Amino acid sequence: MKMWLDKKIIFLQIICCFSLIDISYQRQNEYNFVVKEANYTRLCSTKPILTVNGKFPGPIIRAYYGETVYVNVHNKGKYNITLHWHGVAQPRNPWSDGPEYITQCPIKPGGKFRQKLKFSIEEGTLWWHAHSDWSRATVHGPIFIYPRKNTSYPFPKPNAEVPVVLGEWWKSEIMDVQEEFLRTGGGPNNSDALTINGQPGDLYPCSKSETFKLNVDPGKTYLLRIINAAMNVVLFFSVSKHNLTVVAADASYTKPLTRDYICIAPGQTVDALLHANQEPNNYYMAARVYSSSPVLTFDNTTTTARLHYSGNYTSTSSPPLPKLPYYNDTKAAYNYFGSIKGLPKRYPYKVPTNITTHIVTTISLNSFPCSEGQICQGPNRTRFAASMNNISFQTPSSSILQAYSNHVSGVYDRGFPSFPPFIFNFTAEYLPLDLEIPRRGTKVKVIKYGSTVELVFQGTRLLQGIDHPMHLHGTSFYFVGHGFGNFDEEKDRKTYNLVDPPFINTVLVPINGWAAIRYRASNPGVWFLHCHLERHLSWGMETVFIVKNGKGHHQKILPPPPDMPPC
Ligand SMILES: *[C@@H]1O[C@H](CO)[C@@H](O)[C@H](O)[C@H]1NC(C)=O
Ligand SMILES: *[C@@H]1O[C@H](CO)[C@@H](O)[C@H](O)[C@H]1NC(C)=O
Ligand SMILES: *[C@@H]1O[C@H](CO)[C@@H](O)[C@H](O)[C@H]1NC(C)=O
Ligand SMILES: *[C@@H]1O[C@H](CO)[C@@H](O)[C@H](O)[C@H]1NC(C)=O
Ligand SMILES: *[C@@H]1O[C@H](CO)[C@@H](O)[C@H](O)[C@H]1NC(C)=O
Ligand SMILES: *[C@@H]1O[C@H](CO)[C@@H](O)[C@H](O)[C@H]1NC(C)=O
Ligand SMILES: *[C@@H]1O[C@H](CO)[C@@H](O)[C@H](O)[C@H]1NC(C)=O
Ligand SMILES: *[C@@H]1O[C@H](CO)[C@@H](O)[C@H](O)[C@H]1NC(C)=O
Ligand SMILES: *[C@@H]1O[C@H](CO)[C@@H](O)[C@H](O)[C@H]1NC(C)=O
Ligand SMILES: *[C@@H]1O[C@H](CO)[C@@H](O)[C@H](O)[C@H]1NC(C)=O
Ligand SMILES: *[C@@H]1O[C@H](CO)[C@@H](O)[C@H](O)[C@H]1NC(C)=O
Ligand SMILES: *[C@@H]1O[C@H](CO)[C@@H](O)[C@H](O)[C@H]1NC(C)=O
Ligand SMILES: [Cu+2]
Repeated sequence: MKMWLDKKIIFLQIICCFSLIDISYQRQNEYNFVVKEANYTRLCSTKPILTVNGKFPGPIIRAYYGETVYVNVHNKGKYNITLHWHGVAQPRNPWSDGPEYITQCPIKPGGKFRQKLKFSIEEGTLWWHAHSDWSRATVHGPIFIYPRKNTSYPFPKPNAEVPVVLGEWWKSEIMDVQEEFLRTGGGPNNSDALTINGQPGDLYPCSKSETFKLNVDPGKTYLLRIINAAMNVVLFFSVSKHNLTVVAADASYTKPLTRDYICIAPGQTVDALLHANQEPNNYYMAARVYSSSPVLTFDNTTTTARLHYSGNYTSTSSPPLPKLPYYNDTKAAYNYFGSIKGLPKRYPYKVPTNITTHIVTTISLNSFPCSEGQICQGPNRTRFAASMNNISFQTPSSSILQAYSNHVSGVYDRGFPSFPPFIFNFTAEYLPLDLEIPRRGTKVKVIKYGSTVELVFQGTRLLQGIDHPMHLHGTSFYFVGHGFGNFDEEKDRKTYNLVDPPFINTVLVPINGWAAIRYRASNPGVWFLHCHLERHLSWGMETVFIVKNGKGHHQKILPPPPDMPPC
């Protein structure tokens, strides 16, 4: 009886969160996403959260390589909302991309928007999330993209596939957390828990029975589709006594890389094989923060889930936690990132060597001085800000894509600089305070169709150095190099990996360092470029790249759908 009960609970729990999947799935080209509130209990209390279809994390979208899928979004919540399909290039179709006031006006409460997801070169795992205010904390879910019919994975077919969605949970209502830090000018409250598939795990109060549990059979192989959906934290993830073999990153295959931990930044995804090749038992999988800054506080809790072998054995009552790198282990983080190699035979095009467009941009934390009537809980009684090339991005109140395509002026301007407007020792220990205050603007960069772009992100030590996960919409890019200190064109270009770099959509730029990416700008549209730490996005660490139409018929932005939400 007891056993039966346990099984039933496990069964229900799987239904509640995700079904564990085999590879053949019910083909579905159309999804209905109802954005609405649902009550969820975590950390001993119940509160309403915004969800899609009442689920947290939200439903999985499944598609084959190259397919087109439609999502009918219906906003039954009380907030404006937009949905973004993270890492889906959306060729010629920025209209469905989603970032609020960049490619669309929000879907208002009661409103609907039918979004088209055109999959092209992506294969592996991506995810979708809200791209308005901070609602993505609970409004997000996985996207599984299977190989084209009659083709296969570049690795042995796994016995099952499992979503592993990493997130953050606040006891307070997330909109209050956002409202409070924007009003006060200080940093946002840290989350109260990290989560795996929506569950904090049994190291937190009231979380024992709900902990996510992955049941495995000895000898079988499982494909973990890992997503960092956290708002503000980079994470280390590991499974006790088991290795992970990374086979894809950001829906692009990689050379197999076997490690006992991974590091994953907000926005990134990792496909990793887990071989159930250990003594049958109960094991923990766990995630906790990677945070390099000596001054920032962070949620230093550990989220866990269980790996449970089938069979008849006496399980250890308290299985060991996996060894995770220490919070500030920058070496562990970049040793891992630097080891990921792409799979050239699966590249969509060769790594560009003939660069036509060079862009270098600083990414900085900043402060604005306190004006009268403001609350200023930022450093030294200022208000926090952030910038790229010293411009703190001001989000307009109508869509940049609409303005661009209808030739409406006054919404944005074209002055985003291709190089830092002022050259200083970006990573020097002490920097003059007057460099700290950025300009405000809504400046975009216009790029010719077909350009080959090299973009270097240069972290600075203004205010404080920290790692930034920079994410580009509309295309993935080759991550060709990274390093610490100031980017040195002469010296550092020679260290680039132009042979087998990973092809990704979000790159973690090292603390007080730089990262270089290259790609071909062949997707016309209005594409957001931003830090995927939500607090930095809120403070202005973003810009927009507009890729112009090409001359050919198939090189132009498609017409907008008839139901674009109005402002
Ligand atoms: C959540 O629970 C509260 C208190 O029981 C209830 O008033 C509210 O209607 C519930 N909300 C939803 C969306 O179910
Ligand atoms: C896939 O392979 C099967 C059997 O070899 C064949 O009948 C079918 O036409 C193929 N489908 C495609 C889309 O190539
Ligand atoms: C943020 O944290 C502070 C200090 O713990 C607390 O007083 C405040 O209510 C919190 N704000 C929100 C929105 O949770
Ligand atoms: C993990 O991988 C390392 C290096 O490949 C290997 O030495 C070790 O035995 C593996 N551990 C397990 C549990 O498979
Ligand atoms: C986490 O932070 C709390 C509060 O600052 C501190 O007491 C605790 O020692 C920290 N735990 C770890 C593991 O660093
Ligand atoms: C499990 O193993 C124990 C000890 O070997 C045995 O007594 C028991 O009958 C087994 N249970 C099942 C369901 O096989
Ligand atoms: C990491 O943190 C520990 C403990 O706070 C400290 O002793 C160490 O110097 C830090 N390491 C780095 C690289 O900052
Ligand atoms: C590089 O690209 C430019 C512009 O497309 C072209 O004019 C030039 O010939 C190319 N150079 C090489 C070496 O391919
Ligand atoms: C705080 O501001 C004052 C006045 O502008 C300045 O002299 C001081 O150096 C600042 N301190 C820090 C830590 O930024
Ligand atoms: C820049 O600052 C760093 C860190 O303080 C220092 O090591 C380096 O020598 C400085 N570079 C120059 C060119 O001054
Ligand atoms: C940014 O621009 C402001 C206003 O022009 C200037 O005061 C500040 O020094 C600049 N900072 C940097 C890092 O360029
Ligand atoms: C919702 O969106 C509309 C259209 O852009 C805007 O006018 C309104 O101010 C927004 N509401 C909130 C609460 O942001
Ligand atoms: Cu950032």
